[in-house]
Amino acid sequence: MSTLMPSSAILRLLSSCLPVLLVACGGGGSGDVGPGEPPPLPLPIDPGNGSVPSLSRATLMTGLSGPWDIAFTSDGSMLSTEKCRGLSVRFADGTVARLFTNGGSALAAADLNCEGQSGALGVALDPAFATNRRVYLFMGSTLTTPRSNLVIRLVLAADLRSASQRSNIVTGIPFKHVATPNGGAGVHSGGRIRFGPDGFLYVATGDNHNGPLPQSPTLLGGKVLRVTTDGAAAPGNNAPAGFDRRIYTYGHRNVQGLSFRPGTGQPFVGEHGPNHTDEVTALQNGANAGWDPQNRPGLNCLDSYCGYSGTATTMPMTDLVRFPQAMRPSWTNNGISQGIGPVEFLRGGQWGAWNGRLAVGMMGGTRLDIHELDTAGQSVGTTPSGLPGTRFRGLTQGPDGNLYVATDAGEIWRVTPTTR
Ligand SMILES: [Ca+2]
Repeated sequence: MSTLMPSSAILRLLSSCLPVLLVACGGGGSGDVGPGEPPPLPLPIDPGNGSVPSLSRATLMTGLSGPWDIAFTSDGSMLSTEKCRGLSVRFADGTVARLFTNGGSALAAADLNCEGQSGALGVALDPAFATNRRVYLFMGSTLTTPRSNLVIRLVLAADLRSASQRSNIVTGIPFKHVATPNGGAGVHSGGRIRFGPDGFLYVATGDNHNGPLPQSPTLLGGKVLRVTTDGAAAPGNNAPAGFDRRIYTYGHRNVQGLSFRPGTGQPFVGEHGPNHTDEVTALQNGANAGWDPQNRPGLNCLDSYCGYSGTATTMPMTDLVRFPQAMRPSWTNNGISQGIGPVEFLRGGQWGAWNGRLAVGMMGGTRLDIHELDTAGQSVGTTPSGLPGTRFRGLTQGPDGNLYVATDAGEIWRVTPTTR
Protein backbone atom coordinates (compact mmCIF):
# COMPACT_ATOMS: atom_id res chain seq x y z
CA MET A 1 0.00 0.00 0.00
CA SER A 2 1.29 3.40 -0.83
CA THR A 3 2.12 5.39 2.27
CA LEU A 4 2.76 8.74 0.69
CA MET A 5 0.28 11.46 0.09
CA PRO A 6 -0.27 12.36 -3.53
CA SER A 7 2.86 14.22 -4.48
CA SER A 8 3.28 16.13 -7.68
CA ALA A 9 6.44 17.40 -9.23
CA ILE A 10 5.27 20.90 -8.38
CA LEU A 11 5.00 20.04 -4.72
CA ARG A 12 8.44 18.52 -4.74
CA LEU A 13 9.80 21.62 -6.37
CA LEU A 14 8.11 23.83 -3.81
CA SER A 15 9.35 21.78 -0.90
CA SER A 16 12.88 21.95 -2.22
CA CYS A 17 13.04 25.63 -3.04
CA LEU A 18 10.83 27.68 -0.80
CA PRO A 19 12.46 29.08 2.30
CA VAL A 20 10.95 28.08 5.58
CA LEU A 21 9.74 30.96 7.70
CA LEU A 22 11.15 30.42 11.14
CA VAL A 23 10.01 32.24 14.22
CA ALA A 24 11.89 31.64 17.45
CA CYS A 25 9.47 32.23 20.27
CA GLY A 26 11.87 31.44 23.13
CA GLY A 27 11.19 31.24 26.80
CA GLY A 28 9.63 28.55 28.89
CA GLY A 29 5.89 28.42 28.73
CA SER A 30 3.21 27.47 31.14
CA GLY A 31 0.25 25.48 30.06
CA ASP A 32 1.73 25.29 26.59
CA VAL A 33 1.53 21.56 26.02
CA GLY A 34 -1.97 20.92 24.97
CA PRO A 35 -4.06 17.99 26.12
CA GLY A 36 -5.05 15.20 23.84
CA GLU A 37 -4.75 11.52 23.29
CA PRO A 38 -1.50 10.13 21.84
CA PRO A 39 -1.91 9.39 18.16
CA PRO A 40 -2.40 5.72 17.40
CA LEU A 41 -0.04 4.15 14.88
CA PRO A 42 -0.34 3.89 12.02
CA LEU A 43 -2.25 7.06 11.41
CA PRO A 44 -4.35 7.64 8.34
CA ILE A 45 -2.64 10.12 6.10
CA ASP A 46 -4.37 13.47 6.06
CA PRO A 47 -3.01 15.31 3.05
CA GLY A 48 -3.68 18.73 4.60
CA ASN A 49 -3.37 21.55 2.13
CA GLY A 50 -0.06 20.30 0.76
CA SER A 51 1.98 23.44 1.29
CA VAL A 52 5.41 23.61 2.85
CA PRO A 53 4.99 24.41 6.55
CA SER A 54 6.40 27.42 8.32
CA LEU A 55 7.91 26.47 11.65
CA SER A 56 7.77 28.31 14.94
CA ARG A 57 9.97 27.24 17.81
CA ALA A 58 9.51 27.56 21.57
CA THR A 59 12.20 26.59 24.06
CA LEU A 60 10.39 24.66 26.79
CA MET A 61 13.34 23.61 28.94
CA THR A 62 16.93 24.81 29.30
CA GLY A 63 19.90 23.88 31.45
CA LEU A 64 19.30 20.15 31.16
CA SER A 65 22.15 17.65 31.46
CA GLY A 66 22.32 15.73 28.23
CA PRO A 67 18.60 15.48 27.38
CA TRP A 68 18.26 12.37 25.26
CA ASP A 69 14.68 11.28 24.66
CA ILE A 70 11.08 12.41 25.11
CA ALA A 71 7.72 10.66 25.55
CA PHE A 72 4.24 11.98 26.28
CA THR A 73 1.33 10.86 28.39
CA SER A 74 -2.19 11.27 27.09
CA ASP A 75 -2.73 14.50 29.09
CA GLY A 76 0.30 16.15 27.49
CA SER A 77 2.74 15.62 30.36
CA MET A 78 6.24 15.28 28.93
CA LEU A 79 8.63 12.63 30.17
CA SER A 80 12.27 13.13 29.31
CA THR A 81 15.60 11.57 30.07
CA GLU A 82 18.84 13.26 30.98
CA LYS A 83 21.81 11.02 30.34
CA CYS A 84 23.45 11.54 33.73
CA ARG A 85 20.36 12.23 35.84
CA GLY A 86 17.61 9.85 34.80
CA LEU A 87 13.91 10.23 34.10
CA SER A 88 11.72 13.24 34.89
CA VAL A 89 8.31 14.55 33.92
CA ARG A 90 7.32 18.09 32.99
CA PHE A 91 3.68 18.91 33.55
CA ALA A 92 1.59 21.16 31.37
CA ASP A 93 2.00 23.98 33.90
CA GLY A 94 5.77 23.84 33.44
CA THR A 95 6.62 22.23 36.79
CA VAL A 96 8.94 19.22 36.87
CA ALA A 97 8.98 16.08 39.04
CA ARG A 98 11.87 13.64 39.17
CA LEU A 99 10.72 10.04 38.68
CA PHE A 100 13.83 7.87 38.53
CA THR A 101 17.01 9.80 39.06
CA ASN A 102 20.22 9.79 41.04
CA GLY A 103 18.88 12.51 43.31
CA GLY A 104 15.48 13.86 44.26
CA SER A 105 13.21 11.00 43.29
CA ALA A 106 11.40 8.57 45.57
CA LEU A 107 12.72 5.69 43.47
CA ALA A 108 16.50 6.05 43.26
CA ALA A 109 18.47 5.23 40.13
CA ALA A 110 21.43 4.13 42.22
CA ASP A 111 22.89 1.95 39.49
CA LEU A 112 22.55 4.53 36.69
CA ASN A 113 25.86 4.48 34.89
CA CYS A 114 26.50 7.66 32.97
CA GLU A 115 29.67 7.06 31.04
CA GLY A 116 30.69 7.99 27.54
CA GLN A 117 27.63 7.86 25.30
CA SER A 118 25.64 5.73 27.73
CA GLY A 119 23.39 6.60 30.66
CA ALA A 120 19.66 7.20 30.80
CA LEU A 121 18.80 7.11 27.09
CA GLY A 122 15.53 6.00 25.45
CA VAL A 123 12.11 6.27 27.06
CA ALA A 124 8.78 4.85 25.88
CA LEU A 125 5.28 4.60 27.33
CA ASP A 126 3.34 1.37 27.30
CA PRO A 127 0.59 1.38 24.64
CA ALA A 128 -1.80 0.65 27.52
CA PHE A 129 -0.28 3.31 29.77
CA ALA A 130 -3.69 4.78 30.52
CA THR A 131 -4.56 1.66 32.46
CA ASN A 132 -1.21 0.10 33.51
CA ARG A 133 0.94 3.24 34.05
CA ARG A 134 4.00 1.45 32.69
CA VAL A 135 7.02 3.28 31.28
CA TYR A 136 10.23 1.80 29.84
CA LEU A 137 13.78 3.12 30.01
CA PHE A 138 17.07 2.16 28.36
CA MET A 139 19.96 2.75 30.75
CA GLY A 140 23.60 2.03 31.46
CA SER A 141 23.82 0.16 34.75
CA THR A 142 26.36 -0.91 37.36
CA LEU A 143 24.20 -3.82 38.51
CA THR A 144 26.30 -6.35 36.65
CA THR A 145 30.02 -7.05 36.37
CA PRO A 146 31.11 -6.02 33.85
CA ARG A 147 28.73 -3.10 33.55
CA SER A 148 25.95 -3.41 30.97
CA ASN A 149 22.95 -1.72 29.42
CA LEU A 150 19.43 -2.60 30.51
CA VAL A 151 15.85 -1.98 29.55
CA ILE A 152 13.80 -1.47 32.68
CA ARG A 153 10.07 -1.09 33.30
CA LEU A 154 8.60 1.23 35.90
CA VAL A 155 5.07 1.97 37.06
CA LEU A 156 4.13 5.62 37.54
CA ALA A 157 1.77 6.82 40.23
CA ALA A 158 -1.63 8.14 39.22
CA ASP A 159 -0.43 11.71 39.74
CA LEU A 160 2.73 11.01 37.66
CA ARG A 161 4.92 12.32 40.47
CA SER A 162 6.67 9.09 41.44
CA ALA A 163 7.67 5.70 40.08
CA SER A 164 7.82 2.24 41.62
CA GLN A 165 7.81 -1.50 40.81
CA ARG A 166 11.05 -1.54 38.80
CA SER A 167 11.62 -4.62 36.65
CA ASN A 168 14.76 -5.23 34.60
CA ILE A 169 13.11 -6.69 31.51
CA VAL A 170 16.11 -6.91 29.14
CA THR A 171 19.51 -7.44 30.73
CA GLY A 172 22.93 -8.12 29.32
CA ILE A 173 22.85 -5.58 26.52
CA PRO A 174 26.57 -5.12 25.88
CA PHE A 175 28.31 -2.01 27.22
CA LYS A 176 31.88 -0.96 26.41
CA HIS A 177 33.27 -1.09 29.92
CA VAL A 178 36.91 -0.30 29.21
CA ALA A 179 38.56 2.29 27.00
CA THR A 180 40.45 1.04 23.97
CA PRO A 181 42.68 2.65 21.35
CA ASN A 182 39.47 3.34 19.37
CA GLY A 183 37.82 5.41 22.09
CA GLY A 184 36.57 5.65 25.63
CA ALA A 185 34.28 3.44 27.64
CA GLY A 186 30.52 3.71 27.23
CA VAL A 187 30.47 4.38 23.50
CA HIS A 188 28.16 2.87 20.86
CA SER A 189 25.38 1.74 23.16
CA GLY A 190 22.51 2.58 20.81
CA GLY A 191 19.69 3.32 23.24
CA ARG A 192 16.51 4.37 21.41
CA ILE A 193 13.40 2.40 22.37
CA ARG A 194 9.96 2.68 20.77
CA PHE A 195 6.76 0.70 20.70
CA GLY A 196 5.73 -0.31 17.22
CA PRO A 197 2.17 -0.31 15.97
CA ASP A 198 2.30 -4.07 16.58
CA GLY A 199 2.43 -3.38 20.33
CA PHE A 200 5.98 -4.72 20.77
CA LEU A 201 8.95 -2.80 22.11
CA TYR A 202 11.84 -2.22 19.71
CA VAL A 203 15.25 -1.71 21.32
CA ALA A 204 18.23 -0.28 19.41
CA THR A 205 21.73 -1.28 20.52
CA GLY A 206 25.30 -0.58 19.41
CA ASP A 207 28.55 -2.32 18.55
CA ASN A 208 30.64 -1.12 21.54
CA HIS A 209 33.78 -0.96 19.32
CA ASN A 210 33.64 -4.76 19.52
CA GLY A 211 34.25 -6.37 16.14
CA PRO A 212 32.25 -9.59 16.49
CA LEU A 213 29.17 -8.03 18.11
CA PRO A 214 27.05 -6.95 15.11
CA GLN A 215 27.13 -10.35 13.41
CA SER A 216 27.02 -12.39 16.63
CA PRO A 217 23.89 -14.57 16.79
CA THR A 218 23.79 -14.49 20.59
CA LEU A 219 25.20 -11.17 21.84
CA LEU A 220 22.70 -8.32 21.83
CA GLY A 221 24.97 -5.48 20.64
CA GLY A 222 24.66 -4.10 17.12
CA LYS A 223 21.03 -5.18 16.92
CA VAL A 224 17.44 -4.05 16.95
CA LEU A 225 15.52 -6.20 19.41
CA ARG A 226 11.76 -6.73 19.38
CA VAL A 227 10.33 -7.82 22.70
CA THR A 228 7.17 -8.05 24.74
CA THR A 229 6.44 -5.77 27.69
CA ASP A 230 8.08 -8.44 29.87
CA GLY A 231 11.23 -8.43 27.71
CA ALA A 232 10.59 -11.82 26.13
CA ALA A 233 11.10 -12.44 22.43
CA ALA A 234 8.17 -11.12 20.45
CA PRO A 235 6.40 -13.84 18.48
CA GLY A 236 7.35 -13.85 14.83
CA ASN A 237 10.90 -12.56 15.12
CA ASN A 238 12.55 -14.01 12.05
CA ALA A 239 16.32 -13.91 12.60
CA PRO A 240 18.18 -17.00 11.33
CA ALA A 241 18.26 -20.24 13.26
CA GLY A 242 20.63 -20.09 16.20
CA PHE A 243 20.02 -16.40 16.87
CA ASP A 244 18.69 -15.09 20.15
CA ARG A 245 14.96 -14.94 19.48
CA ARG A 246 14.74 -11.37 20.75
CA ILE A 247 16.74 -10.20 17.73
CA TYR A 248 14.69 -8.50 15.01
CA THR A 249 17.59 -7.23 12.85
CA TYR A 250 21.36 -7.51 13.20
CA GLY A 251 24.56 -6.17 11.63
CA HIS A 252 24.09 -2.63 12.91
CA ARG A 253 26.76 -0.18 14.05
CA ASN A 254 25.05 2.24 16.41
CA VAL A 255 21.32 2.80 16.03
CA GLN A 256 20.02 5.92 17.74
CA GLY A 257 17.10 6.75 15.49
CA LEU A 258 13.91 4.64 15.35
CA SER A 259 10.47 5.48 13.99
CA PHE A 260 7.58 3.67 12.30
CA ARG A 261 6.26 4.75 8.93
CA PRO A 262 2.64 5.85 8.96
CA GLY A 263 0.48 3.59 6.87
CA THR A 264 2.76 0.57 6.81
CA GLY A 265 4.17 0.56 10.34
CA GLN A 266 7.58 -0.43 8.94
CA PRO A 267 10.41 0.51 11.32
CA PHE A 268 13.06 2.89 9.99
CA VAL A 269 16.36 3.44 11.77
CA GLY A 270 19.15 5.97 11.60
CA GLU A 271 22.65 4.88 12.49
CA HIS A 272 26.01 6.54 12.74
CA GLY A 273 28.68 5.91 10.19
CA PRO A 274 32.36 5.75 11.12
CA ASN A 275 34.64 8.05 9.14
CA HIS A 276 32.09 7.79 6.31
CA THR A 277 28.46 7.04 5.52
CA ASP A 278 25.60 7.60 7.91
CA GLU A 279 22.57 5.51 6.98
CA VAL A 280 18.80 5.44 7.17
CA THR A 281 17.46 1.91 6.75
CA ALA A 282 13.96 0.47 6.47
CA LEU A 283 14.05 -2.68 8.56
CA GLN A 284 13.00 -6.12 7.40
CA ASN A 285 12.22 -8.72 10.05
CA GLY A 286 15.21 -11.01 10.59
CA ALA A 287 17.52 -9.26 8.14
CA ASN A 288 21.16 -8.27 8.27
CA ALA A 289 22.09 -4.58 8.11
CA GLY A 290 25.51 -5.53 6.80
CA TRP A 291 27.98 -4.02 9.30
CA ASP A 292 30.85 -6.36 10.15
CA PRO A 293 33.85 -4.62 11.75
CA GLN A 294 35.69 -7.82 12.64
CA ASN A 295 39.45 -8.06 12.25
CA ARG A 296 40.61 -8.95 8.76
CA PRO A 297 43.70 -8.97 6.55
CA GLY A 298 44.53 -5.78 4.71
CA LEU A 299 43.35 -3.35 7.36
CA ASN A 300 45.26 -2.00 10.32
CA CYS A 301 42.68 -2.70 13.00
CA LEU A 302 43.35 -1.29 16.45
CA ASP A 303 42.22 -3.69 19.16
CA SER A 304 40.85 -6.00 16.45
CA TYR A 305 38.08 -3.48 15.66
CA CYS A 306 38.14 -2.43 12.02
CA GLY A 307 35.28 0.03 12.23
CA TYR A 308 37.53 3.04 11.68
CA SER A 309 40.24 1.34 9.64
CA GLY A 310 38.82 1.37 6.15
CA THR A 311 36.81 3.29 3.63
CA ALA A 312 33.29 3.06 2.28
CA THR A 313 34.67 0.33 0.01
CA THR A 314 36.86 -1.65 2.40
CA MET A 315 34.70 -1.25 5.55
CA PRO A 316 31.23 -0.43 4.26
CA MET A 317 28.27 0.26 6.50
CA THR A 318 26.40 -2.26 4.35
CA ASP A 319 28.76 -4.96 3.09
CA LEU A 320 27.04 -6.42 0.06
CA VAL A 321 30.10 -8.51 -0.80
CA ARG A 322 29.99 -10.49 2.41
CA PHE A 323 26.22 -10.21 2.82
CA PRO A 324 24.51 -9.98 -0.56
CA GLN A 325 21.09 -10.18 1.08
CA ALA A 326 21.73 -7.32 3.49
CA MET A 327 19.17 -4.54 3.74
CA ARG A 328 19.97 -1.74 1.32
CA PRO A 329 19.91 1.63 3.05
CA SER A 330 17.14 4.07 2.21
CA TRP A 331 19.61 6.93 2.33
CA THR A 332 23.29 7.52 2.90
CA ASN A 333 25.49 10.57 2.91
CA ASN A 334 28.15 8.46 1.25
CA GLY A 335 31.64 9.74 1.73
CA ILE A 336 31.08 11.62 4.96
CA SER A 337 29.72 10.97 8.42
CA GLN A 338 27.83 13.76 10.10
CA GLY A 339 26.67 11.89 13.18
CA ILE A 340 23.09 10.97 12.37
CA GLY A 341 21.00 10.76 15.53
CA PRO A 342 17.23 10.58 15.95
CA VAL A 343 14.62 10.03 13.26
CA GLU A 344 10.87 10.66 13.50
CA PHE A 345 8.06 10.40 10.97
CA LEU A 346 5.91 13.53 10.81
CA ARG A 347 2.20 12.74 10.96
CA GLY A 348 -0.83 14.85 10.29
CA GLY A 349 -2.16 17.46 7.91
CA GLN A 350 -0.65 20.28 9.97
CA TRP A 351 2.68 19.29 8.42
CA GLY A 352 1.35 20.03 4.92
CA ALA A 353 3.79 18.82 2.27
CA TRP A 354 5.90 17.21 5.00
CA ASN A 355 3.09 14.96 6.25
CA GLY A 356 4.42 11.39 6.18
CA ARG A 357 8.01 12.48 5.68
CA LEU A 358 10.93 11.48 7.88
CA ALA A 359 12.62 14.08 10.07
CA VAL A 360 16.29 13.19 10.48
CA GLY A 361 18.44 14.87 13.12
CA MET A 362 22.15 15.27 12.58
CA MET A 363 24.46 15.81 15.53
CA GLY A 364 27.85 16.51 13.96
CA GLY A 365 26.01 18.03 11.01
CA THR A 366 23.96 20.23 13.40
CA ARG A 367 20.81 20.26 11.30
CA LEU A 368 17.37 18.70 10.92
CA ASP A 369 16.55 17.39 7.47
CA ILE A 370 13.19 16.32 6.07
CA HIS A 371 13.33 13.24 3.83
CA GLU A 372 10.72 12.38 1.25
CA LEU A 373 10.44 8.62 0.75
CA ASP A 374 9.03 6.70 -2.17
CA THR A 375 6.66 3.80 -1.69
CA ALA A 376 9.62 1.41 -1.43
CA GLY A 377 11.06 3.50 1.39
CA GLN A 378 13.93 5.03 -0.57
CA SER A 379 14.78 8.66 0.14
CA VAL A 380 14.03 10.64 -3.02
CA GLY A 381 14.67 14.15 -1.76
CA THR A 382 15.94 15.99 1.29
CA THR A 383 14.79 19.42 2.45
CA PRO A 384 16.51 21.42 5.20
CA SER A 385 14.04 22.11 8.00
CA GLY A 386 15.39 25.61 8.51
CA LEU A 387 15.66 25.10 12.27
CA PRO A 388 18.73 26.62 13.92
CA GLY A 389 21.90 24.57 13.96
CA THR A 390 22.44 22.39 17.02
CA ARG A 391 23.26 18.81 17.83
CA PHE A 392 19.84 17.15 17.39
CA ARG A 393 19.64 14.32 19.97
CA GLY A 394 15.98 13.42 20.37
CA LEU A 395 12.84 13.82 18.23
CA THR A 396 9.31 12.96 19.36
CA GLN A 397 6.00 14.07 17.90
CA GLY A 398 3.67 15.02 20.72
CA PRO A 399 -0.03 14.28 21.10
CA ASP A 400 -0.66 17.89 20.00
CA GLY A 401 0.96 17.09 16.62
CA ASN A 402 4.00 19.28 17.24
CA LEU A 403 7.59 18.04 17.08
CA TYR A 404 9.62 18.07 20.28
CA VAL A 405 13.39 18.25 20.03
CA ALA A 406 16.09 17.43 22.60
CA THR A 407 19.47 19.01 21.91
CA ASP A 408 22.95 18.41 23.24
CA ALA A 409 22.93 22.07 24.27
CA GLY A 410 20.65 21.04 27.14
CA GLU A 411 17.37 22.26 25.69
CA ILE A 412 13.99 20.86 24.71
CA TRP A 413 12.14 22.69 21.95
CA ARG A 414 8.59 22.56 20.70
CA VAL A 415 8.37 23.03 16.93
CA THR A 416 4.96 23.97 15.58
CA PRO A 417 4.16 23.80 11.86
CA THR A 418 1.81 26.19 10.12
CA THR A 419 0.58 25.85 6.58
CA ARG A 420 -1.02 28.59 4.59
CA1 LIG B 1 23.86 -1.01 6.95
